[in-house]
Amino acid sequence: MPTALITGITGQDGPYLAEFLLSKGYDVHGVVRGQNNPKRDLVRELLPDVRLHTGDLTDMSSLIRALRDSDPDEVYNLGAVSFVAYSWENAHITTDVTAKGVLTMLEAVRLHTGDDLGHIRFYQASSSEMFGKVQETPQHERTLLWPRSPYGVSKVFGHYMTINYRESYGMHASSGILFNHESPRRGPEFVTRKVSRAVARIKLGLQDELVLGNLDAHRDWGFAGDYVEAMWLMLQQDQGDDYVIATGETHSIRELVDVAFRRVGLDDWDRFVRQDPAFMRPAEVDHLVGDASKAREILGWKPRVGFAELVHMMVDSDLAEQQRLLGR
Ligand code: NAP
Ligand code: F7E
Repeated sequence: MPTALITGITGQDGPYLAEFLLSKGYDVHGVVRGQNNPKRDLVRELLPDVRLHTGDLTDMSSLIRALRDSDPDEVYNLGAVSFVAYSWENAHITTDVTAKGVLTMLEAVRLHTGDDLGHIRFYQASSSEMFGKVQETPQHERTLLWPRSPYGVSKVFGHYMTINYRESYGMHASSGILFNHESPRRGPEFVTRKVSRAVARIKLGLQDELVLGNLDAHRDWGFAGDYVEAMWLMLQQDQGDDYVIATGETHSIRELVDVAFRRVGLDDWDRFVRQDPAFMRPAEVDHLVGDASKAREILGWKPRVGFAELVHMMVDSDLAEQQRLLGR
């Protein structure tokens, strides 16, 4: 039975990846940080078969202990400070975790495996935010990186460090350049979930308005459940490599809002939506759309869930959750 260790097990992607790996017969381990992390119990409840280890990406000895206690064949480094807007407010913490944390994890793997570095396959969660002020469209693996936030800059560091460990030590290390992927498990601070949750609450009369920032930015949004399969496929190849994972379609925030409100029959949604400069970013990433042809050709990966289906799934899930909270 292969063994996998996942950092970021308490986030959106971690549980989807864990469920996917469990379904493939893996022994799955996860790293949880903090002395009293409330998400530890949520993960225990959702994924009783996953073994949890205490660890933090800023604390190498905790990572070495997690590696020693799990002895994995595959390491998925999903842990990060991942909210772009927050990364300007806490640029140092973002850098410590999202940038230096990758180096700490790579180095922990190297120390753990010693001369047998090929023993562990490593996945790094890189991001389309690395393309930032895009230099070509669509973006692919060789597109020049131009990050626009402390988060984006940190991901560029992790991306190149992963490549460097592959080239310096022959490590089986892959960097997945994933475009935005969403789900009902998405954190409520991200725009898709903020919208789906607000639409459900407005429909039920629990909220009057939805306050947003830039409605004109475009994103290539896919479903997180589809994207974790691509992570696994990367580690099943003979060599580590870098892959863009995306749908190839792009939509504005305005279109997202439109599809979400229409799902609950509120077609005249203008009256509920207000823009506030507080949600504008110091530097915006205006237009992302990915070219995932390399992943399609080499990994045989393609997305299954389309944009409207994804938005409907999230709105339906939030409606059900809000109704449950209301006791209906
Ligand atoms: P997420 O929901 O924000 O989850 C982030 C995870 O990182 C959480 O489990 C969090 O733990 C953990 N973490 C934060 N600080 C840590 C630290 N110091 N040590 C160890 N773990 C720490 O992110 P996601 O959406 O699942 O994304 C997974 C990864 O893919 C992230 O690296 C993200 O940057 C990257 N990515 C995401 C997308 C996307 O669209 N979702 C696209 C491209 C790349 P707590 O729960 O304790 O905070
Ligand atoms: O913003 C605009 C905002 O925060 C998307 C992370 O997973 O994907 C995610 O980063 C867009 C931006 O995601 C609001 O200005 C407008 O243009 O949902 P988001 P993100 O910044 O694209 C990448 C690939 C990652 O790697 C990251 O970890 O929506 N927007 N109004 C808003 N965004 C938010 N959050 N809130 C608003 O009110």
